[in-house]
Amino acid sequence: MVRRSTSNVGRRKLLFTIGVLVAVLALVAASCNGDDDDGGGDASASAGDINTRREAAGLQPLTDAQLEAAALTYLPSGEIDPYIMFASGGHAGQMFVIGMPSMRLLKTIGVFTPEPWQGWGFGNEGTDAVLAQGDVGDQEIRWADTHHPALSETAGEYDGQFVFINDKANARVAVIDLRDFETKQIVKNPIAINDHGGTFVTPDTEWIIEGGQYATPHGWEFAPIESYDDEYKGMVTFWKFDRASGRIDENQSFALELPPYWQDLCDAGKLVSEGWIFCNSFNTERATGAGEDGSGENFEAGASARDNDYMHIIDIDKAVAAAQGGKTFDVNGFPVVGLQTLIDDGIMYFIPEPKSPHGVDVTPGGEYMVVSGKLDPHVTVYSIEKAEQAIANQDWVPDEYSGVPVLNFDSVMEAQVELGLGPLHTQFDDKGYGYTSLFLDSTVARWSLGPPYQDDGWKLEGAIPVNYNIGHLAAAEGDTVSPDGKYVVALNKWSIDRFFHPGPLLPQNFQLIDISAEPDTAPDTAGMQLLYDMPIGMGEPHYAQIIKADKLAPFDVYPEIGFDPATMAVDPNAPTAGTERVERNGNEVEIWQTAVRSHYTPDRITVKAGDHVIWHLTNIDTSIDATHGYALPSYNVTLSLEPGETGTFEFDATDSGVFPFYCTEFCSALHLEMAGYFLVEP
Ligand code: RUQ
Ligand code: CUA
Repeated sequence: MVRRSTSNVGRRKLLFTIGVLVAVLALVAASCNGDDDDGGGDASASAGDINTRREAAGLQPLTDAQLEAAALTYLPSGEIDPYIMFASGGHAGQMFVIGMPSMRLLKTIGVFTPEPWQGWGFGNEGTDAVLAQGDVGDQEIRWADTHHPALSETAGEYDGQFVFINDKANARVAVIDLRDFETKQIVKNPIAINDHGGTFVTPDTEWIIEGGQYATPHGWEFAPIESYDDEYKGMVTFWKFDRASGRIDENQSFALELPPYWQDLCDAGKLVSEGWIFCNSFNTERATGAGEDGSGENFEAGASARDNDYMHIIDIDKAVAAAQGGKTFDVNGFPVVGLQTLIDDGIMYFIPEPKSPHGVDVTPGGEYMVVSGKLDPHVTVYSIEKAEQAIANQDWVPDEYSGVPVLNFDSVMEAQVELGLGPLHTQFDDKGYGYTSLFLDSTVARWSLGPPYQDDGWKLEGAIPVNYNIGHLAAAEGDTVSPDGKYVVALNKWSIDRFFHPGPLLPQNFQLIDISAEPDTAPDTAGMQLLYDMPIGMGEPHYAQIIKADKLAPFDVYPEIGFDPATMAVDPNAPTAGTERVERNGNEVEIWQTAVRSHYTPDRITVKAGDHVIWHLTNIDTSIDATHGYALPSYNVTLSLEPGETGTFEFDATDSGVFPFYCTEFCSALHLEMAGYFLVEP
C-alpha cells in the first residue's frame, strides 16, 4: 500500500488557511465597529493577537495545535464541505445530514418520525402514506430507533443515489431518495417485531440486509417463555431493492429462519467475499431472563456465560435459490427459508467468535471479517478464503442445539490483535490501517492490517482518547472497497464535560479526527489528531456513513411544475398557473390552488361545516430556495412545498370558524401577506 506524506503544498495551504482563520477571528472582534471585510485579507496576525482577542471575549487561549485544528475545520462562507455524513438519528427516528469537516448540520431528514419543517406527516397525503406503511398492525408508530444508515453502492462504492436505515425498535426499514433527500418507503418486517443487523447492502445494492436481534416467535405471535427453544426464533431478512423504481420489492423479498440466538450486526462481503453475508450473534446460551418468581438469571449474566458465540455466514446465491425454488414456509404471507433447509442446502455456517461480539466489518478487499467482542480486548480477524476451505474440507462440528455446522475456529482465524477494552466497531482507511472503537477505554485504536495491506501488520499502532463512551465510528467511505482515509468521526454516547449542560439530558458528542498522518508523526496518538467536537442534541446516533459530496447530485428545484415527491413524477391533477379553481360536488369541496411569491391563488375559500375538503396546492415558483409553507390552524396541517412541488391534503371541515392559513417560510418582502382565509360556515 502506498504511504502518503504531507506535502509542502499541503503545509503551505494549511499555513494560508490559518492566516485566513486569523483574519476571520479579527473580523469577529471588529464586528462592533461595523467592519464589513470579506475575511480574505490580513494573513499576518499572530496566535498572540488571536489569544488577546479571545481573552477579551472571555475565552481560553488556544494552543498552536488547537489553532491548527480550528483552521482544518473552518470553511469560509460559501465553501462547500467535501464530505457529507449521513448519521442515524437514534431514537429521534430521523437521519442527520452533516457537512465535513465543518461538522455543520445541514438537515434532519424526516424518516419514521413526523417532522413539521419538512411538512413530513402533517396532512400531506404523500408523506402520511409513507409513515402509515410503518404501522404495526393497528398501531400507528410515529417514532423509531434508527441505527445503521447504508448508502446505496455500485460495485462496492457509494453511488450517491439512495440511503437506507433500520428501526431497531419495530423492525422496519426506510428508503430515502438522495435526489430530494426525502423518505419514499417504509417496510415493516412481516416476521420480526425488532431488529438490529441492518441496514447493510450487497455491493450492487441488489439486497438490503436486515438482521434480527431479540428472538421472538415469528409473525409477532405469543408463545410462553418456557417454549423458548421451540417457538422463539432469530431471523435475517433479504429485502430486494429495485433501483429503477427506487423501492424495495416486497414480493421478491424473503427471510431466513435462524436459531433463537440474538443476531447482532451484519456486513456484506465484497470483492473476494462477495456473495456472503456475515451476522454476529450473542446469547447463544438461549438465556430467558429472570422471572418475577425468582427463576432464571438476568440477561446480563445469562447471555454472556459461554466463551463463544457464533458468526453466521450465509451464502446469498444459495439462499436466493432456496427462496425462489419455493423451499419456504409462509409467515404473515412472507416466505421464510427454514433452518433445516439452511443446513441441508449448505446455505449457512457458523464460525465461533469470542463471547458477546458486537460489530463485524469486512476489509476493503473483502479478504477478512473483523469481529470485536465487547468482553474481549482483541479484535479477531477471520479469512474468507480459509472459511471457504474449511467448508470444502467439512472441517466442522454440528452446533449441539441447532445442528448448523460450526467451522473449526483455528482453521478460519487469521489473526487476533489486542487493542484494549470494549472493542465494538471497525472502519478502514486507504493506507492499510483499521480503526476500532473501544467503548470501555473511550478511545479509537489504530492498527495495521496484515497482508495484502501491510507486510508487517496485525499490530496495534496506538490510540487517541475520545470523550466519552464511543459506540460506532465512521471513516470517510470507510466501509467501501476504496476508503478515502482523511477523517474518522467518533460517535460518542457521553459528553460529560464537553459542553454546557442543558439540563440532565446531555447531548451526544461527534468528534472529528484527522487520520491523514502516519502513526510515527505523533506517537502519543498514533498520528491521529482531534479536530472538532460536535454536540448532537437529538436522539442517540449509532452508525453513520461518510460520502464524497461530489458523488451526490440532488435536485436544486423539482424538475417540473406539479412534481409529486411520492411518485417522483408530475401529478397530472396538480394545480398550475391558470387552472386554479374550487369545485363543489355535494358535500365534497375540491380546491386547486397555487402558491407563488407572495400569494396563494385563490386566497379566500368558503365551505360549510361538515364538508369534506380535498385541497391540492402547487408551489409554482422555480427559483432555488423559494419554498412556500402552508399552515392551517386547528386542523393539524402543515406543508412544505419546495419549488415545483405539489401536495394534497384532505380533511373533514368539522369545526366551523375562520381559519387564516399562511406561508411558514419567510419567502419575500410581502411574506406576511402570503396568507388567506379558510371560512367554515356553521
Ligand atoms: S450498534 S453503538 Cu446498532 Cu454498536 Cu449502536
Ligand atoms: Cu411563501 Cu412566505
